[in-house]
Amino acid sequence: MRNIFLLFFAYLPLVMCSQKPDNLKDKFANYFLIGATINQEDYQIIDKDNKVLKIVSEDFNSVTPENSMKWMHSHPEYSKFTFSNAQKITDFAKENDMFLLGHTLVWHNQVPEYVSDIKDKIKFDLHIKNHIFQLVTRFKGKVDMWDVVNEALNDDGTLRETVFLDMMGESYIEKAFQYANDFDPNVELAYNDYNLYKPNKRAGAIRIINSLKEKGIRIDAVGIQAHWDLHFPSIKEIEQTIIDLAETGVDVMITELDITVIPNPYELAGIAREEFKKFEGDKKWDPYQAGIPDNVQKKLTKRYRDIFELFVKHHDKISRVTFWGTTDKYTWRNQNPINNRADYPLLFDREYNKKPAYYELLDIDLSEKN
Ligand code: 9MR
Repeated sequence: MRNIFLLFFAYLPLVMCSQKPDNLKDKFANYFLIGATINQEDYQIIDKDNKVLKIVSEDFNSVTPENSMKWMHSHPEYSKFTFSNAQKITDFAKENDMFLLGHTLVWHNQVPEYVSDIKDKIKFDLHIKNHIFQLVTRFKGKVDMWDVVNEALNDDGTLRETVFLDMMGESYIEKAFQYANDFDPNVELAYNDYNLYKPNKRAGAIRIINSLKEKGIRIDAVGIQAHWDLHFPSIKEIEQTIIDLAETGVDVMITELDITVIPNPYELAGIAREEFKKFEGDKKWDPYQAGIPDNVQKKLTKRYRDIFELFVKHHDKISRVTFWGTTDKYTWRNQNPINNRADYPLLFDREYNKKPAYYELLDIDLSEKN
């Protein structure tokens, strides 16, 4: 009897090793970090929605505050900083031993009005420096990587007209990276953008990375946002994007992955964003209020498999894959660009259940890819 007992324990590690991982972070542990966001706008912070936090801690080993560290939330007035929500997410990340991404230091969106009212160029530069100083030092040793500059490019690869470009010229990008490095030489520094599958925009990102490197300014990683749909970009385009960006020598990350399944009103060329409001409640633009049809669910599941098979193929270049959310209940897609739609871009449904796409990812065969 005793021998049987001993045998059982001797083989236990083997039995355990051959068990299939039942969560995303273990599944891809040898490949890349797997991340999700926590979104203060939907109150998914500590003590507000524990179901989301449970998902994040069970399945993910990296977390991004979806809004809490952005300028309007962290620095709402000229001399006022508010860090309580960002701090809660930081504590949660540390308690769960997760990689924490600071999102984001310099972005034209979600910047309070007062920033555009600073008309003196020297004062403006000092204000940006102080903003970066406050955030970077406040979260020193806790944030593992900062998205230093977010979405600086137009789709044609030129620099986007922003208050930062206007007041500081093109060097605002270098300055932001330099300030972040000066205030925390140990935190990783990233540039993050969307539509990098478009060759001109990608060339713009590569230009930014190379120019920082040539000037001796540290940049460690580039983020491909990945707000994609069921068909675009193609796997080939995504692959080329990963390969081209990796050639610069920095880590490539997939930072904001979600796959929309509902029609995209941008197809209505020439119609201004503000006018999308008139499409609210229009079934043409919001076809799945009653639920996602089976055939669409199948397409989403396959799309996620195809994308992850590609990520696994290029895992030597990819350090992290982060989903922009956890459950379909809270995705920004439901409100953007038309309010109150029902989209299904993530791996957990509105009742917090794992979707077929989730199980499909667990099912990917990694045996030959190790
Ligand atoms: O998901 C975020 C949403 O809750 C905010 O209302 C929105 C404000 O612009 O920002 C969303 O996150 C964006 C991210 O910070 C940068 N890339 C695009 C994301 C989706 O818009």
